Amino acid sequence: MNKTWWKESVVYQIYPRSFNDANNDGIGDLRGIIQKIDYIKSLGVDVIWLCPIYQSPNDDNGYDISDYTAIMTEFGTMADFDELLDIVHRNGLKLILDLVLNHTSIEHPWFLQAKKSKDNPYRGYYHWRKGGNGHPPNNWPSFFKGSVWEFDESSNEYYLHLFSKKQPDLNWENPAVRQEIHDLMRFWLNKGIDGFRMDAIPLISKDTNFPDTRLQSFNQIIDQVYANGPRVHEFIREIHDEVLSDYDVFTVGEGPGISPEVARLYTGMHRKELNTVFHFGHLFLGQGKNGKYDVVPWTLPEFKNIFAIWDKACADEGWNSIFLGNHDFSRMVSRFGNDGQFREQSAKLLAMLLLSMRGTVFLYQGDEIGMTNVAFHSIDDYHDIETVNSFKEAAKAGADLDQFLKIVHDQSRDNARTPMQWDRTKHSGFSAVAPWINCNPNYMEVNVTQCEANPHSVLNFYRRMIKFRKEHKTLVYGQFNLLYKEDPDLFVYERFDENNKMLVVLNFSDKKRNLTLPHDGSTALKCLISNYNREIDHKADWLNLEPWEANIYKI
Ligand code: ISL
Ligand code: CA
Repeated sequence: MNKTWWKESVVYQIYPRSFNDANNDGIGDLRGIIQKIDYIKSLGVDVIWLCPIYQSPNDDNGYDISDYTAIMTEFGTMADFDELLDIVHRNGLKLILDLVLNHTSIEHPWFLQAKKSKDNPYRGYYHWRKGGNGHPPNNWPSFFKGSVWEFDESSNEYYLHLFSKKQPDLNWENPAVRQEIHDLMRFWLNKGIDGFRMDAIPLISKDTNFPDTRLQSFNQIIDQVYANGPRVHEFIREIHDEVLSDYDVFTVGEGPGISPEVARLYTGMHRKELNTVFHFGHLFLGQGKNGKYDVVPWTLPEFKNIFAIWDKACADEGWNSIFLGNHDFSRMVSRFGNDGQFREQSAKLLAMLLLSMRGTVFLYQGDEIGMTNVAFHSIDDYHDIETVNSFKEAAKAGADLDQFLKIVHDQSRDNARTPMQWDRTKHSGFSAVAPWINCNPNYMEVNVTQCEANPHSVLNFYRRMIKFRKEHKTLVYGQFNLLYKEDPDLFVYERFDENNKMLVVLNFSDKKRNLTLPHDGSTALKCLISNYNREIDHKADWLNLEPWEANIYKI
């Protein structure tokens, strides 16, 4: 197994709009991040990933880019960016940017040109097709509801958009598009950034015959129609050869539809594509066939099995990434823990899971203090385009909207986009004025200042656990072995290499549980780290566990 810095890194994901507002206009910004650099460094993380900071009309909060080489006006200036990069490097940290290459904004000059006429040189930067008799060219559904085709009256043709109609898909078949992409990547790499998170990357290559699909389930359509198109590996390999091979940088591919088998193709060392990809198996758990707003029950054994399958997939080929939440999903403690009575214990348990698996670790802002989902009373308080469009569609279909709002409370991407909770002052210390999205009212109890004052806080546990991972490379590179696969409450596994063996025991339940150990009780188990501050070594062949107790033992 090759050892490299990015395998050992813990990445801290920042959603700049909601992190810290330095100029008090209600929107987080780059200078806000600069102000918090000491805080970020204090976590012990290695890399900062910024969600998109480029010029954008913000139909999808920066994931609709109108200028790839300019900074979003609300976030600051290029001088602010240069200063941020410099400060990050001076603090021994690295910075990666989020690159959205599947689509642009409709306000990007390429699209403005393309729309002008059928023979405009930029027309072929996007996918245009004729419809039939008032029907779009095919029956594909968009991620954000409705058809993937939007009609353009002046040319009597439709353009493709897998996401919102303000996010037209780029035509990667066109070599000029790929050349532009290589150039803009070089622009940022030459500034000295340390890599990219590449948005929706499995979707960039399409079957350009655009056949109708007979599949009914949206998640199946992603897996079988949208993701991993015919030329996707060729395009990514080309990025590697033309651009990335000249720099020592890290790449992580994002996007749904990547199976464990396909992950090996994207991340295999000899394939020269990406360093790692995110897998969504555990985050799509609980989604029915129609996606996020179609909620179905799930069990801990299914959850554990996903981790086991993915660890195995990348054990000898490629490299995993480990994350439990991001800006597109609910808060990890609300989703996988208990955000009520056991919020702190379960947030720490999840920290232990996150930081004791094999792969590059990604930690999302606010999770380190145990921030939770929010439940706004009115749909008008939600801003996310996916939430708003899903609500509109439910209204059109005559659904029970009170019931739907409850699903929004659990599923909305805005759960993870409420302002970072710094302290107890008005607007949670995020801004002096009302923020672009309301704060979670629980900021009075859940905030950084509170955590700093308590040595046993969630935040301080994260710091300890990150340090612990750094000191025990077995957790980064060692093998993974899942035990008690069918136990409905306990997630238990071993991590080991030639020199060390550790046992991780996580009680994912509100109940006390006991566990008969697979090991000989005559040798003492040394507890190395615990969310219940267990200090004693354990000499028996059983363990008694408190609700949401999480321990790592040396064996
Ligand atoms: O969040 C999802 C569904 O609810 C995912 O399927 C998500 O849409 C998908 O992983 C792609 O996400 C990325 O690209 C989107 C953007 O809206 C997301 O914020 C981004 O993470 C389009 O650029
Ligand atoms: Ca601001």
